[in-house]
Amino acid sequence: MVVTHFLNIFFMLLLFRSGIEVLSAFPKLYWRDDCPPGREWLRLTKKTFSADSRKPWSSLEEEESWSPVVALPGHKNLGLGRHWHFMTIQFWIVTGAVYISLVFATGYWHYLVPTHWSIVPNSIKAIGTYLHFQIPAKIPGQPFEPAQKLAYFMVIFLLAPFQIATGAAMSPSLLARFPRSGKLFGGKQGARTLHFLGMCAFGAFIVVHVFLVIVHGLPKEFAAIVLGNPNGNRRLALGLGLSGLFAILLFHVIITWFSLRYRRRTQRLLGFMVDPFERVLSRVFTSRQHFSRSDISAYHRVNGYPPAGEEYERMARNGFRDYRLSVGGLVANPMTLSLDQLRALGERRQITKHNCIQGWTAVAEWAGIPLERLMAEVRPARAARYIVFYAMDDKGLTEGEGRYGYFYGTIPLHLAANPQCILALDMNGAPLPVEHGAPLRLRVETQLGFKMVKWITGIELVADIADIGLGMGGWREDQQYYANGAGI
Ligand SMILES: Nc1nc2c(c(=O)[nH]1)N[C@H]1C(S)=C(S)[C@@H](COP(=O)(O)O)O[C@H]1N2
Ligand SMILES: [Mo]
Repeated sequence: MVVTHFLNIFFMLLLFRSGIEVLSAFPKLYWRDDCPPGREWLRLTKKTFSADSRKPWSSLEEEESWSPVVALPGHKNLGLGRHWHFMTIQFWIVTGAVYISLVFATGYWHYLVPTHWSIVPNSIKAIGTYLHFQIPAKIPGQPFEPAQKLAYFMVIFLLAPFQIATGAAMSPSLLARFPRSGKLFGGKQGARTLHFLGMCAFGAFIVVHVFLVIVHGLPKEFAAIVLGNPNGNRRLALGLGLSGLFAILLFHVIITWFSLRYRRRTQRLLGFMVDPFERVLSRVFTSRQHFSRSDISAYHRVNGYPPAGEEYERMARNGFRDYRLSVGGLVANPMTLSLDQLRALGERRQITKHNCIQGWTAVAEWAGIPLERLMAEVRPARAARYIVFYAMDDKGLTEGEGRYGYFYGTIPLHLAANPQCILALDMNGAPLPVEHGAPLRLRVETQLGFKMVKWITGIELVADIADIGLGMGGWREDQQYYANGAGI
């Protein structure tokens, strides 16, 4: 239990810092999933944007660069922050499971799990005693006083599972598969808000906990914490304890530096732990979203500026009459299709919720061709494993920040069979507006928004993603170190 307590400090600090990094990508909290700009209940940024801002903006501009002192790794590295968060959560849950098994196997649970309601009034009395600057008496025969026992119980058996549940309730794959249960915490934004408040509760607990350990008498408590024995050698305990804390601090400094200095390597290394987990989610769950018209968001954020350049503008002015989609690569029947030919392939309509990796959501109605239908026309070869979608926006021209190249994205071929995987031509009953991807964009409803390439110009079937772009599976994966699997 001494070891699990130490590991818990170690992992919790990783979760806090990486969680703060994730928050910095969209430092606003909402209760409702339409999250209109300006209607957040908490805003941790000075920048304001509104639905009727005169200058068009893209949600990436809502990102904040927070210091590596609080965020892991800091400086607008959402992709890597998520990698750290999702890697750590797996170890944290295992540590928690080991701890709880030990607690029950050793009978220690008697000290942690209240068995009588009298714990509540007794805890209130104990808190009153603290407020009189005195230390309340322990429960007879037990190591803790009542308020302490109740607090530990709530943190271990209520707050920790609550954080896991609200965390899971933000996964687009889970939300797409179980849209109804997704409402349990008030949708994605409710879960995001509650997850944040849970973090604050953890933070408050830790502050009070550490303070009281000091008040109770540091050397004795240190012996109990480090050696598992309040009467153990105090010097040894203090030495070991402080070196442990120092080791944690040092580790954080090193990984923060490493993550900022070697971003690609961090993405790959942590990817070993995180990618399989994300891929399984995407494989197992199919989208079953059927929202109603009244759920459609009045304002749908935009991420990514439309293609800059005369060619695109000319096509748009023409109502995309000259647009052609080419589909090729590892297929038996390569094709070039006009919009009319595309429309003739059939239509599917769906009202679904968009989940941007940054954290915002919006509901819209999308209509277009089932991707499955197009695949049936071109007939992928046996060797084909991924579908690549090439876009018309050159990000070097529109976004800057040192990033460059045309946007593109890939999905594993099996996702095309997903019933709500479509090439959308219409949004909310009208042809796609320019900012949302005219004339053609992808919708894969179990995935995060960055997978849904807008302004598609070509589709290619390939055996491997390693030779496309910088090889990480998409423009945002290449340039922003996002994970290629996008189920969480
Ligand atoms: N071509 C292209 N497609 C793109 C992007 C982009 O920048 N360029 N951004 C992606 C991201 S991160 C998101 S969240 C969605 C946003 O879709 P929307 O602008 O229609 O809301 O588009 C995705 N598709
Ligand atoms: Mo996004």
